[in-house]
Amino acid sequence: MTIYQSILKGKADGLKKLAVLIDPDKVKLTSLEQTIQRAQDANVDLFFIGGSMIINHRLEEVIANIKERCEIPVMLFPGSTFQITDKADGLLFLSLISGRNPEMLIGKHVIAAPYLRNSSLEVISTGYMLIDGGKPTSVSYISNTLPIPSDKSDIAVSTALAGEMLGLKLLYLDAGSGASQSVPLPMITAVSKNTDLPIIVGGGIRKPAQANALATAGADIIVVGNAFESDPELIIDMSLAIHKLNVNISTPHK
Ligand code: 1GP
Repeated sequence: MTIYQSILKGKADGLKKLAVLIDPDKVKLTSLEQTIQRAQDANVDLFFIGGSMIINHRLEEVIANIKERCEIPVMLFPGSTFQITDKADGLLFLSLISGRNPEMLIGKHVIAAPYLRNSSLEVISTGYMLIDGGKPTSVSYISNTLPIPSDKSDIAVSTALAGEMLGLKLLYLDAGSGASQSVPLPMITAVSKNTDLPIIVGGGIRKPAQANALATAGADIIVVGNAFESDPELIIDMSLAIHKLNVNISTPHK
């Protein structure tokens, strides 16, 4: 089964997933080992690897570390075309559909497409929507785009619909790394009621109860980065809070 097929199956079965985001630029190798161990213990569903900056060139080293230690699929979540390697299993081919920067909508994709076609990566086209999380974020600054205002669920729904009609396969609603507020629950509910695509939600998620509420509102995959960088042990409680939503469903959560 491909990664996308397992995401679609998860959505069809009502199973919620947790993705651990690792920024290869920020992570320390000692805490990476602990993070991988906890992710395994907690039955984490996916690793996302990426970030806005490339100061250290450690992408492949981080992926090799994960691959040596576990079988959790590794998806690239690239901040730029420099963050592509076929050492990962797949790639979120992100089009920044909340913005109006043509480079982020299609330009970078044209540069990357021939490489991706010849790589072993599973490429999943993803409508990436930046949502105002209460403070300026690296993504907004680097991409030179404005986020969707957090109280404008109608704009989020219309953007998601357009992405779906254009044939994108996933939606990623992101309040941005370290956001003060995560994506609002009413916005997630509105988007999930109006589209059939699996929905990834991330940005500013620090508490297990918050992750549980976001998944209950309609998020299919919850992404957490910063909170695990400072406390890898939190992976256990975060995973429980999300996966406990799957216990009344007959299929096991993976
Ligand atoms: C950012 O959605 C991710 O793109 C994760 O954000 O680091 O705030 O968890 P955090």
